[in-house]
Amino acid sequence: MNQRNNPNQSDRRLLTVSDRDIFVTTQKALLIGIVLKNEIRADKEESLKELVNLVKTAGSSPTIIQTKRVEKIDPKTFIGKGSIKELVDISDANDIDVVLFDCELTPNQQKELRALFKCDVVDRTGLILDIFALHAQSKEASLQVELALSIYLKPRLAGLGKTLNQQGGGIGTRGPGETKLETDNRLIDNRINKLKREIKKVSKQREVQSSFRKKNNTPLVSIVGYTNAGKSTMLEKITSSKTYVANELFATVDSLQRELKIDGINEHIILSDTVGFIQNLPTTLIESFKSTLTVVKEANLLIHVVDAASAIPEMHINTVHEILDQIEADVPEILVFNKIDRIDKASLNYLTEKYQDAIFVSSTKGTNIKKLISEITTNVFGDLNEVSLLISPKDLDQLHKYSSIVSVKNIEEGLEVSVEIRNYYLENLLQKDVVKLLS
Ligand SMILES: Nc1nc2c(ncn2[C@@H]2O[C@H](COP(=O)(O)OP(=O)(O)OP(=O)(O)O)[C@@H](O)[C@H]2O)c(=O)[nH]1
Ligand SMILES: [Mg+2]
Repeated sequence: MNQRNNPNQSDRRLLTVSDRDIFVTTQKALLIGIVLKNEIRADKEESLKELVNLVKTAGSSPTIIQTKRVEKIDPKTFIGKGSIKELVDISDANDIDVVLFDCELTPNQQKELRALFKCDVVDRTGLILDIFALHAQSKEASLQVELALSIYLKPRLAGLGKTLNQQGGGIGTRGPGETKLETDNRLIDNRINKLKREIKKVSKQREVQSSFRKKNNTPLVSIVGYTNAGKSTMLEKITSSKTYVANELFATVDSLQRELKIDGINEHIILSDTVGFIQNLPTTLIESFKSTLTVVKEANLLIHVVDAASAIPEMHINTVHEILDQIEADVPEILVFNKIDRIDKASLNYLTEKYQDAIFVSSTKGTNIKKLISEITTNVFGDLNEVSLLISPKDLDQLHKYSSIVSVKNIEEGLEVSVEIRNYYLENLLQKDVVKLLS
């Protein structure tokens, strides 16, 4: 059972990794923010706030928050012995179930820290993987999350074995849905290979859809952006449909597609929602989600949604661009600031001044959504051209579907047709050699 369907989700959650599935009350978490040498404490505040939200989304309660300055990373315990002792005392005194580090720990550091704290120790990567496991709904997303978790857990199993089998195993140790994660080191490689094969099989379906879309010249527009920016809400508003929206990080981990009918144009656009991005998104996740992210790479246009009310929109924009680079998505984008109902005039002026080509909308209130749709249409379909084309008589029906035919004349090589046609369709038909440009 997924946590979303659990009626008592406020204070109980299902552990899927222990021998028996059991309900446990919310874990008490100790959060440790890290400020490295050359880093400024204030800059790390946002990262820590994000960690608090991640912990809440994972179903734990951030009981105590501590920030530690780390001058030199200790290879054994990440932070120095003195600080660790202080934190262990805090953990003991407050009956902490899980300690969360806002950084990436090596498998050995995690093992060492688990022994010192005598409870679960999870890093940022483990936490993000855990939320993906909670939210994966489709078969494809579940397989991809399990693959990422298995790759992450493999070198950590030596230090985890016991915890995984204890009743108290939690964040970072559960698989998607009802899945039991493979915890036997000898079997995990087999499982990883099997998962890869299964993902390949499932993604065949996506390839079929994709080739069908291309055959029909249907444009694909993908909505990308930082987690919680309002991507699903925007998709819902643009297409007047229902999707899963929540004030949670990574509410969407599946990619969902909807049709957008445009007035005055015969054909529709496919709009695709995607998984949200975050700072330091684990590379195993990006790797594992490659097939889901093909909707981003194959898109004709990206709608890059930014939360206008965020304290650090620039960082969010940069993070999204970095991840797009990482997956080698080279697609034009429209920058869209969402949630403008949540900011004051001065902040809106600042953003409009700084991002002059962006569109400013409120998906919940519907402000400027029409403008956004018209911008998408112009960007995708381009201008209306009046051109003269050469075409074989058998393809006339196809041309008719994508243009308004003004006149047809028989000539030696075939038909000479004058049409009014959008750039997008003209380019597609030229590329497929269905038509030749005469003038
Ligand atoms: N005030 C306000 N809230 C919004 C707006 N758009 C979305 N939200 C809220 O922001 C939260 C996140 O919205 P989602 O649509 O789930 O965001 P998302 O980008 O799909 O998030 P993930 O799938 O988790 O990456 C929800 O609580 C929405 O109701 C808006 O224009 N104004
Ligand atoms: Mg979403």
